[in-house]
Amino acid sequence: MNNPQTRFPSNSTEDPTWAQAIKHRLATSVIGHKILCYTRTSSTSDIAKDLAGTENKEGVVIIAREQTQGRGRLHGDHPRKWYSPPGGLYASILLRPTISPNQAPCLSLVCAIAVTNVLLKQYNISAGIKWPNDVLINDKKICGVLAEGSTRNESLRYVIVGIGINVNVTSQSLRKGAQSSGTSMLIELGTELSITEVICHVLEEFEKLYIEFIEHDLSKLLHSYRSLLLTLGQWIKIQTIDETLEGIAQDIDSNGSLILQLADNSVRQIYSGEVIMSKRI
Ligand code: BT5
Repeated sequence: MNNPQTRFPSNSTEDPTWAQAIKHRLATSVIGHKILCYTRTSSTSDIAKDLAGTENKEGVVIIAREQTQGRGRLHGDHPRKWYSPPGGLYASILLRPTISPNQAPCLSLVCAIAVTNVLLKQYNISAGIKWPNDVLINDKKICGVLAEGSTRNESLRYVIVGIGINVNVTSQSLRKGAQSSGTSMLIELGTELSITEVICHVLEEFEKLYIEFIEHDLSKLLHSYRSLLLTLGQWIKIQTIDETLEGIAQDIDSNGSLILQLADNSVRQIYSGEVIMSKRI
C-alpha cells in the first residue's frame, strides 16, 4: 500500500467537483474511467506513477490547474522544466498497453497527433508537430508530451503519458516563466476557453487513436503523423544524446524514428533527439 503522504503530496489540493464535471461531460470508455483533479500539485505524472502501484486498470487520469514541478524530457541526467502556471492544462494518463518496451515512446507520438487534431478540428488553430512530439503554432510551442514507461523482467508494466497544453496562459505569464518562445490557445484565439472542454476533447481523441495503436501499432497512424509533421523534406539540425547531425528529414519509420539523410547521402535512423533548426530546401 502506498504511503498516503506520497500519494497525495502535501502541496496538493484536490478538486473533486472539477473531476465530476469532467466525468459528466466525457464520452470515453476506458480513458478517464477514473479522474483525479487538483487545483495545484507538484507533477501529475508523479501522482500517476504513485497510483500505478495500486490501480490495475488502465485509463486513470490525473489533472491539475497548476504544477509546481512540471517536467519535460530528460536532458542528460536532468529533466527539463515544464512551466506550469494557472491557465494551463496539465494531465497524465496511466496506460497498461500490451506492447514491447521499445514501442512505448510511440505513445507520445499518438498523443501529439491527438492534441494537434483537437487544435485543428475543434478550435481551428493551425498547429503542427515538430518531431517527435512538440505541438507548435508558427514555430511556437503550445503543447509538450512526455511518455514515461516502467518495465519489469523486460516487459512493460505501465506507461504514463503526460500532456501540458498552454490553454489560457497569457503572454505576460509566458514571459515571466522565460517561455516567450511559447504560445497558448488564448494568445492564438484572443479568447479564454473552457479547460474542461479542452481536456474532454483531448481524452476522447486520444482514446480513439490509442485503440488504433494497440490494434495495429503505429502503421495506421503514420499517415496522419506524417501529414502533421512540420519538418518532413526539410534540412534539419538535430541534437541527439551524443552528437549533432544535419541532413534532410526524409521519413518516419514504424517505430516513430526519424530517417535522416546526411550530406554524404548516407541514411541514419534517429530514435530520440531534439530538432534545433530546420529550413526549407
Ligand atoms: C516536453 O518536454 O515538452 C514535455 C512536457 C510535458 C509536460 C506535462 S504536464 C503534465 C505532466 N506532468 C509533468 O510534470 N510533465 C507532464 P521537452 O520536449 O523536454 O520540452 C521542454 C522544453 O519546453 C523546456 O526546456 C522549454 O524550452 C519548453 N517549455 C517549458 N515550459 C513551456 C511552456 N509552458 N510552454 C512552451 N514551452 C515550454
